[in-house]
Amino acid sequence: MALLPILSFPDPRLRTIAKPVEAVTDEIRQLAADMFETMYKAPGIGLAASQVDHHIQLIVMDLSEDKNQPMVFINPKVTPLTLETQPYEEGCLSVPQIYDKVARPSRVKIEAINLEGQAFELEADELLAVCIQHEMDHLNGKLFVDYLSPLKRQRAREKVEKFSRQREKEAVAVKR
Ligand code: K1U
Ligand code: ZN
Repeated sequence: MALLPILSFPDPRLRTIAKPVEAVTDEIRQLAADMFETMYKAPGIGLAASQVDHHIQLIVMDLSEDKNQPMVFINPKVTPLTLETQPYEEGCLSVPQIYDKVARPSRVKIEAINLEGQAFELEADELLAVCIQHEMDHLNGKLFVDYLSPLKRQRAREKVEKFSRQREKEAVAVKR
């Protein structure tokens, strides 16, 4: 297993549109395992392959407190089941330290493939609905800060750039 570097806003690679996975191979299973390790360490509750610079339609997620309910979505399709939207305070591992409310449809249908290559379908609400829509946006090159005002997005960019510079400095200091 391996920890993967997470791309940070405003890295242009985060804007890449992910391609469908053609076959669920051992390479895909290894990438999913590495993504879980990266997500748990961060810590986070979801991670899209786009965030670790792999531009394929693969999402991992675990919403449980004990980190023991891993979910994998390959080639996911998400369809809103209601016009009603619900605001939720979102965070993003690619936009560290920024949290803000985004309104999204409160119930969705998810169709996807699992790591055994089998198709499955489920209906989601609450945090699962929020998180899958957030991760789908990553696969489509969109970030939650895109829903915010230009001023908030600019402030977020400055804060993330400052945080990334600080993290870089600390990494150099540790290497010495
Ligand atoms: O996609 C990502 O960057 C992961 C993101 C998922 C997400 C969280 C909240 C709303 C929508 C999508 C995160 O995991 S941010 C970190 C986070 O929410 C969290 C971290 C530790 C414990 C509990 C939550
Ligand atoms: Zn995110």
